[in-house]
Parts: sequence; C-alpha cells; structure tokens
Amino acid sequence: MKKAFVTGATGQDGSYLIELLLEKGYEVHGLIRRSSTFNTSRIDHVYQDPHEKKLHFYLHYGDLSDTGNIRKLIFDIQPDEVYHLGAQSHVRVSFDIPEYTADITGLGALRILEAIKDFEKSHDKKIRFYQASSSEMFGSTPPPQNEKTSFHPRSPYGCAKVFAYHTTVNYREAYNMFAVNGVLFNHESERRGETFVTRKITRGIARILAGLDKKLYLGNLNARRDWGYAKEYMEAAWMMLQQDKPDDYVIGTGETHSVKEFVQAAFKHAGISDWKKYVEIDPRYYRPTEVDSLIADPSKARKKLKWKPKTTFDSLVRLMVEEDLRVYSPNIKEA
Ligand code: NAP
Ligand code: F7E
Repeated sequence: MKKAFVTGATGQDGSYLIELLLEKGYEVHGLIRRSSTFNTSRIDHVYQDPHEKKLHFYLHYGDLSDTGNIRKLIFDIQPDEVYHLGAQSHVRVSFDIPEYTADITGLGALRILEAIKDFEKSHDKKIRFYQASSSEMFGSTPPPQNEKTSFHPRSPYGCAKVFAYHTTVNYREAYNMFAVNGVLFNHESERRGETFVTRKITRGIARILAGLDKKLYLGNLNARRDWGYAKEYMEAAWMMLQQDKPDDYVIGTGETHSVKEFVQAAFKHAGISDWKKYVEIDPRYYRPTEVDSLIADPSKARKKLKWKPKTTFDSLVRLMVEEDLRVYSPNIKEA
C-alpha cells in the first residue's frame, strides 16, 4: 500500500485529492491546522474514526510555519508521495498579509523539501514531491501561457509561488529529487472557498434568491481567467507523480472568460436575465496590481500525461449554481 502525505488536506483541492488517493488504495495522511471551530467540512465524508481497526486516512495537527513539526511528520510517516497543497491561497488577502503569505506559501515548500532531502540522506527510500504552483506566477506576461513562459507575478502570493516553484526545480537539480511543479490555472467547484470570485458569485445569487441578501458586491469584472473543474485537476496532479521522470506541467482548459461572463452565465442558470439589478461594484475588491488575462496552453500535459479537461465553462457554472441553490433552497423565494 502506497503512503501519501497531503498538506492543505482541508482545502478544496485537498478534499478531491484525498478522495482520489483513497479510491486508488493509498494510505493517506493529511496535515490539519488546529482551529477553534471544526474545519473539516470538505473531508468529513472520508474521515475515519481513529478507533477503527483498518485505518486508511489519518489527520495530523501541524502548521506550515513549524519546521520541526513538518520534519517530524515526514520522518514518522515516511510517505511515498507528498502533495504540497497547503498555502495562504487568496491573492487579494496576500496584499494585506504579505509577510505571512511569503512564509506559508513560499517558505512552506522549502521546509518540506529540506525535510525530504534530509530524510532521503539517511534512509534508503525516495519520496516524490508535488508543488501546487499557480498561473498567478505568469502575472502580466501575455497569454497563452505554457511551461516556457516567463514569470511576472503581480501579487505577494504570486511572488511566494515563484519562490516555491524555483525551489522545487532547484532541489530536483541539486539533490536529484523527484520534485515536480503542477502549474495549475484557476480551478473551481462546489467546494471552492466562499471568497474566491466564482463561489462568491454562485453563493451570492443563491442568497439573493433565498431573500438573505439584496446585492452582490464585486470588484474588477474585466479580468479574464481560464477556469476548470478542480476534481479533474487533482487527477493531473496524481498523474505527474506517476511519471518515470520528474517534470513541470501546465494544467488548464485553454479557454478564457471574463468575470463578467461568469456573472452573466451564473445569473442565467439561476433564471435571472437582468443581473445588473443585483450586482454592484465595490472598489475594496480591487487589487493594487491585477492579473488581467490568463489562458493556459496545456499541450504538454495533453501529450505526456494524456490529461485533458472534461468539464466545460458552462457546465462548471451550472454545477456550482445548482449546488448553492440546493444549499439555500429551503429559503428560496421567487426572484
Ligand atoms: P484552499 O481551499 O485555500 O486550501 C488551502 C489549504 O491550505 C487549506 O487546507 C488550509 O487550511 C491550508 N493552510 C493554509 N495556511 C496553512 C498553514 N499555515 N499551515 C498549514 N496549512 C495551511 O486552496 P485550494 O484552492 O485547495 O488550492 C490548493 C493549492 O493549490 C494552494 O497551494 C493554492 O495556492 C494552489 N493553487 C490553487 C489554484 C486554484 O485555482 N484553486 C490554482 C493554482 C494553485 P484551513 O482549511 O485550515 O484554512
Ligand atoms: O479572483 C476578480 C479578481 O480571487 C479572480 C486562487 O485560487 O487562482 C485564484 O486566484 C478574478 C481576479 O482568484 C472579485 O480581481 C472581481 O481578477 O477568484 P479570485 P485569483 O486571484 O485568480 C489562482 C490561479 C491561484 O493560484 C489562487 O490561489 O476575479 N474579482 N471581483 C474578484 N475576486 C474576488 N476574490 N472577489 C471579488 O469580489
């Protein structure tokens, strides 16, 4: 039985990846932060009572800022594969807490790589490492963006991810480690955090229809993103660690849409044609520097991993709207 260690186990991607690994018969270990309230809603359905005899899924308390704890977990678990998904992942928030973002999103990767490097020195075992890199690293470099595109990050988050990206490549080259970067473009789902724009829109519409809110306040509607379905992107992450050689891959759909197009499509799925009646612009959601346009060129992943996206933009919007309407349906009134 292969063992995997997943950081960011409670996040959107962590939940899909853990499902996938358990289905594939892995023993899965997840990193979880101590919180004053329950923070496991995305993984409650796969959680196993620690008193059960045949355990396949374990949660370990820890934090990416805590070097000693990370090292201990790597040495104790001795995983075959590490999926490093944990991060302060919100771009707008990274302008408010840049140092924390650099520490967790940037140095977090270094701490894990150092632990793996030292583990491999003293054990006869190799550990494969996946770094959750981001299209945010391309920043203002014009699309389409692929593995050869230069980086020009536009946020503390993007800068931190560039550091983690290069550190991953450096450890691969310097210490012959199986370390890869999955450069993933925006991927969404019904499990997406409520403050990312897609979920904010679909949840906002459901709340308006339920009579809980009157308006949806948004920032820049002109930004363009390449949005895909998160579950499929985690299949790509797993595939990257199953290759013979470590390499970096761009994952996206190759299609771009503006935030405004997402808004229009989401309101339409909810049965509202006059979306302008409900949406207001609030400059507090603008960023000091914006990433205007992202479009993936995922041809390398298509060729080498045989990976391609299945869920279209329209289906993605629909599934997110439907799920939020279902959650808020007990209160739904006529629009
Ligand atoms: P997410 O939903 O925000 O999840 C982030 C995870 O990191 C959560 O489990 C969070 O724990 C954990 N975390 C945050 N700070 C931590 C700390 N100090 N110590 C330990 N864990 C910490 O993000 P996601 O959308 O699943 O994304 C997964 C990864 O892919 C992230 O690295 C993100 O930057 C990257 N990425 C995402 C996208 C995308 O479009 N989704 C695209 C490219 C790259 P809590 O639950 O306790 O907050
Ligand atoms: O913003 C605009 C905003 O926060 C998308 C993270 O997963 O993907 C994500 O980062 C766009 C931006 O995602 C609001 O200005 C307008 O142009 O949903 P987002 P992001 O910044 O692209 C990358 C690939 C990651 O790696 C990150 O971890 O939407 N926008 N109005 C808004 N954005 C938000 N959040 N809220 C608004 O009200």
